[in-house]
Amino acid sequence: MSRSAPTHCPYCALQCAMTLTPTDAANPASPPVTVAGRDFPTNRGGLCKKGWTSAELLRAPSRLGAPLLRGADGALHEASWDEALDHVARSLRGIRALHGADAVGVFGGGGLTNEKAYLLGKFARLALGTSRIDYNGRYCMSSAAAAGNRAFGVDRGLPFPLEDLDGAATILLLGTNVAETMPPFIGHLAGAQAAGGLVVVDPRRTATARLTDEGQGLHVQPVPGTDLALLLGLIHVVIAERLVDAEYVAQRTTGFESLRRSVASWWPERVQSTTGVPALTLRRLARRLASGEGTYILTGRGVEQHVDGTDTATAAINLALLLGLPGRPGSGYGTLTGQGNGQGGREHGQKCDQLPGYRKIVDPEARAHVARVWGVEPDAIPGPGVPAVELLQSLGMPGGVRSLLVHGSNLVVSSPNVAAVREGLDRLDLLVVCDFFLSETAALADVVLPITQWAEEEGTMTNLEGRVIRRRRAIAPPAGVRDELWILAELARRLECTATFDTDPELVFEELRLASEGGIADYSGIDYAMLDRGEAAYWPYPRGSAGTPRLFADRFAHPDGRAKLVAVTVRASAHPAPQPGELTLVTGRLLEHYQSGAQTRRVPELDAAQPEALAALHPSTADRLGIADGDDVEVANTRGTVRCRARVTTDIRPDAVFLPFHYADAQAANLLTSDAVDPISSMPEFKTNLVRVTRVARLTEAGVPT
Ligand SMILES: Nc1nc2c(c(=O)[nH]1)N[C@H]1C(S)=C(S)[C@@H](COP(=O)(O)OP(=O)(O)OC[C@H]3O[C@@H](n4cnc5c(=O)[nH]c(N)nc54)[C@H](O)[C@@H]3O)O[C@H]1N2
Ligand SMILES: Nc1nc2c(c(=O)[nH]1)N[C@H]1C(S)=C(S)[C@@H](COP(=O)(O)OP(=O)(O)OC[C@H]3O[C@@H](n4cnc5c(=O)[nH]c(N)nc54)[C@H](O)[C@@H]3O)O[C@H]1N2
Ligand code: SF4
Ligand SMILES: [Mo]
Repeated sequence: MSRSAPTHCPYCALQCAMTLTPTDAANPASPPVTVAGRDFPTNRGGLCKKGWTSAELLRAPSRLGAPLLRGADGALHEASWDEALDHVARSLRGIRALHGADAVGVFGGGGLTNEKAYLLGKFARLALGTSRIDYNGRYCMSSAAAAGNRAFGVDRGLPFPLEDLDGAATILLLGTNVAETMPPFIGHLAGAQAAGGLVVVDPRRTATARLTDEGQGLHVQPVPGTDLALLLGLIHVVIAERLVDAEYVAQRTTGFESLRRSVASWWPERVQSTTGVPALTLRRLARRLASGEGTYILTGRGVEQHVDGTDTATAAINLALLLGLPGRPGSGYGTLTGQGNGQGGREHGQKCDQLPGYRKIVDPEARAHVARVWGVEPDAIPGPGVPAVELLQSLGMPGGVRSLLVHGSNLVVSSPNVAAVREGLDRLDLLVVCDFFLSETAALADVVLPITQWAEEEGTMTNLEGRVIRRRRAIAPPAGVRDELWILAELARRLECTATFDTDPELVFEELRLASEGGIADYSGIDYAMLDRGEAAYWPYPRGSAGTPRLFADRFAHPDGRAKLVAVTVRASAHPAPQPGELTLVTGRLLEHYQSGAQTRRVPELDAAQPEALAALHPSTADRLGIADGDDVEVANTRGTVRCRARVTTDIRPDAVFLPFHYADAQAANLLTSDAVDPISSMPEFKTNLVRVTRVARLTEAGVPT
């Protein structure tokens, strides 16, 4: 194979288009393909550093080349595929016989192709017979998804193509740092930026917030965790100043009266005392948002990853609906999906309450439809399981999960309260991890199964716009690794499951089309041939239709066609204020690293740029705590302690400290995060946790304090 392959980046949901061209394999140390940006409406040829360097992982020295089995000596040893798969199947059968099918759990990922995610959900329900499947999208999109479903009756991150943003006059970015998390995205902000209408709400002065310096943009820097109050205040002003699009609200929504009553007490001065955002700023912002055509409101993890994340996202939607934005040409509301297939990953059945096509697993009609496609009786499909955090809390507990299969998550770094997760993994009878590297989670496994990487496989992904795109194979995989579809099929066979498990991604997609047909996320009109021709395919795409680039033009997805305004309110207990001596820990991302860092910490250039976690502190806070830039510090609470160096910067509020979550071991931010969850979405509280920061003596190499 020497032809170039048009494909997309292995990392985030922007899924930048790239061309991979195989190089001569003469030098085994150099990447087997070159990467070039490819023109596409989302990235317009641009890539970020992670995309440019992505090929370095294809032949990285630390890549796994054979299955690993934990031996009697406690160490991992190379094994043959038959040995490894036989061992897994035998152990699973034993656990199932002793403890029942729900003692086997599956943890999936939003980076899996649609085909893998679909087959994983089918494998769990039919080959394992378990209800215990959930995935890392629970940590990512669940609050936004719950809010979208509640308000619109459907959850598609962006209900419009990204290019629509180009014509915007005003864009409100709530808790998202796209300049670092999706760099080519900022090209689509240029219009609003030039029109003086870029507004960024973030407790940190991020690279995205700095984009507001040009023109007359606005950076709003609220107390972390107070976005709900801020949004209630904006809604209050919109109603009080008669900025509501009354005709739209009357014709296209329900629930206005109770919403109006619910925000009556959130006058701007009260909101100012809660959020720290001046009442004048709030009024100015409300007027700007209502000033005419071309307004978009977008949310990211900063407002969603909270115990009240669903309500906060709901308030953002309420604001958008009052202004008449969703479905109106040139305006809109959306949330920025995160992982490569964060959108498709939540549509085809790896969520504990779902079947393919975004169907509900408790809905008898949905069960009957999927059972027909799978060739089983509806009763053969287990009921709903439990969401990710609850699943992990049950590891090794009485009545809980005793064996876990992990596909696409480094959960011992990225889950909340990771010390407790690690204890849970230690209690398991069997941990099986499919990965291309010995991630921190894989290193704890009893069996590690090495798999193909993006440039070595075919499939589809669904980007942040709900557009289905093709992942294409540019090179052959190393001899010892296998495709995950093959692994699932081989395990299903060994578990004597009679349902079909195809290993050709196109055949799996053909089955997914049928399974999704008639569902909310209907893919039945999409096929590989049209995607290969470059046709734009946005779901819902029923057979015989032309797909749906823009949702909500005429109706919302609830039976009455209207959107629901849902009154939400602030729970005082959601974000307790820091006590004297405490700071609010804010977590998030750096440009150079992806997620748990399992991949990007292995890319020399990225690692060199950001080799360690740095705790960002405001100069006034650092001064008070006697901490100088570069000092060693401990960031601690009752759950754990992170040890790292301090970075003193005015980019953060004095009441907060920031840590990226890309690092492991003693630098894992999730040692400090709480596994309390949002009651509606089961999203954990990643973004605001209380901590204390102290300077500690640096140890010399001999372990002596300096
Ligand atoms: N470089 C890089 N890019 C990525 C990823 C990555 O790991 N690295 N991951 C991908 C994935 S899966 C995702 S989900 C997306 C996430 O993309 P983003 O949502 O942009 O990422 P975060 O950095 O998690 O959070 C965004 C901002 O929220 C702010 N924030 C924290 N607490 C609050 C709060 O209480 N209120 C408000 N208003 N803001 C707050 C943080 O300061 C941060 O700047 O990025 C995707 N792209
Ligand atoms: N404190 C804090 N914690 C967070 C967040 C935060 O903002 N703050 N953000 C959360 C969010 S939004 C997310 S999305 C999660 C993500 O966190 P994780 O779920 O840990 O995501 P990754 O680090 O991408 O881990 C993916 C793993 O699967 C492997 N992998 C990649 N592709 C495949 C594949 O196709 N198949 C298989 N089997 N393996 C594959 C990679 O090598 C890697 O080891 O972290 C969450 N955790
Ligand atoms: S922005 Fe996302 S999709 Fe684009 S190159 Fe960077 S990581 Fe890849
Ligand atoms: Mo995410």
